[in-house]
Amino acid sequence: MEPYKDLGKSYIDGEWKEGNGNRSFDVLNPFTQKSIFPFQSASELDIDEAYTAAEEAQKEWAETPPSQKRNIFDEATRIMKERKDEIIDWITREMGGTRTKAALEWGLVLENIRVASGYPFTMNGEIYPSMIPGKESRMYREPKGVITVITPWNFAMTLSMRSVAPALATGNAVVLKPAEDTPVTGGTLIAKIFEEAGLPKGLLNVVLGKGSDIGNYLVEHPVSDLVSFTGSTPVGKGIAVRAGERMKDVSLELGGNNAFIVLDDADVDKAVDAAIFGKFMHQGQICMAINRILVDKKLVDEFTKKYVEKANAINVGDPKDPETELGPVINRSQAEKINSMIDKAIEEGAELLTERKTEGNLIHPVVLTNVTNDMEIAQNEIFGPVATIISFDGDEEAAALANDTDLGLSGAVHSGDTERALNVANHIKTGMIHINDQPVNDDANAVFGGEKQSGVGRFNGDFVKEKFTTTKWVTVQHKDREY
Ligand code: TXE
Repeated sequence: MEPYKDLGKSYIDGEWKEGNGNRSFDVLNPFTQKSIFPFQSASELDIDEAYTAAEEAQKEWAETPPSQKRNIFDEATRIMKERKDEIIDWITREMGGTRTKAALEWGLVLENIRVASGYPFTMNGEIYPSMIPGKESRMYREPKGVITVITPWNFAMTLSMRSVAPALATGNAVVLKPAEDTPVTGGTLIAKIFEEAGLPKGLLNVVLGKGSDIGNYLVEHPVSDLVSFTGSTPVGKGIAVRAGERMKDVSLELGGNNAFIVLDDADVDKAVDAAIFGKFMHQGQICMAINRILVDKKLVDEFTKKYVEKANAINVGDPKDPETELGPVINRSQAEKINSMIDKAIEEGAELLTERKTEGNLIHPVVLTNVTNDMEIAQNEIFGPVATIISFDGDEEAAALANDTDLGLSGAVHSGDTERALNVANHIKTGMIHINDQPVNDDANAVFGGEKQSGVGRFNGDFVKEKFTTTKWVTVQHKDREY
């Protein structure tokens, strides 16, 4: 089995082509900061070609029997397994993910394909009882048509696949633009897998380029009726406005400011372990990662001491090394942004409990205490390996602090009493929350998405099927009607 080639090209109408745009980019390995390959951005004409191909291919695809669609998904899962090592290598090389993260991501991608493979069989319509005698009243469920998918660099392959697989499975065609940092894992690797699995040409197109160059053109393109976006809140808001002006539907999964709450009856050791994973997994670059650790004042000293010990023991280094637990952040500008957030927090009165060390894009684990919820670091998504500990007094204050943010994506509550934890969880406005676990959870079968400025719409399970399809009410008047 040959490793895939041409991964730095756009994939349009079943052809691998160098983009015709006038900008080129270097994809850098986040750890070595060396170029993996350069790529040329797609031009507006390339993008038009992708949408035309998608529109054309979708017509036949919508008529393709479910089992034929299913066969392609089954083949894609087989290829995912066969190429597991190659995929894991790419996740490490391009995203700086540790081997653990890469294996986790591979598993999530596989589940996305498996769950979506069932959708073709459940594109059911309905028949309604009619108020008018002699009328048959039906509801057809139909694909949306062509779906535009724009994705970020952090869990690039999962976040692309969780839109691409259900979009195709529900009879749509796709134009996908991965993040410029991760064109392979977020885009061309997925196209290669589906190409090898026998997906007809034109159904999945990947256009490479920078969001600020070609993003508006994609979002405004008249062929597509839905933009499925995962990324930052400011970009998501801009997409919502542009789409709204054109009456396009959107699915937006944006930033999080997730609280990890430890109530005074929690098992501290278990909470510490969960908070280490939920904060430092993939260097904290996960929308669901812990942004604030809220600990009841009765436990805060014990929790902090144990947490700092564990944070200091994290193995930092080359993500290729299987022993590494924390690798580099994605690029230099993210490293600078994270470091300036730490500086500002210290300036505002936070206390640094770990040694501060940055080597290239490797930021060693940082734990800050004496953080208050009004500090910049508590109000913004950190997206880096920086834990902030805030203490509270009682369950009511915990929920109030958790809610004191514009975002509402995920969260977690630890307590020895499940009902008590549920009561706190029920007072928090968030799309997802987990009891006695940490906030980083994804399940292709469960509902995923955020409240407040964390997004619009839901991913996964039946929810994505609903979002990626539309309905048509069709009636047949069998008997003459009296008007
Ligand atoms: O995201 P962007 P960035 C947060 C996180 C991070 C910050 C910046 O806090 O530090 O965002 O990351 C494309 N029209 N999250 O700058 O810019 C872009 O090319 C259309 C949280 O990388 O939102 C990429 O494909 N598309 C988040 C995608 O949008 C545009 C994950 C995301 O990039 C565009 C990532 C435009 N005008 C970052 N501008 C999460 N919740 O998981 C950019 N893009």
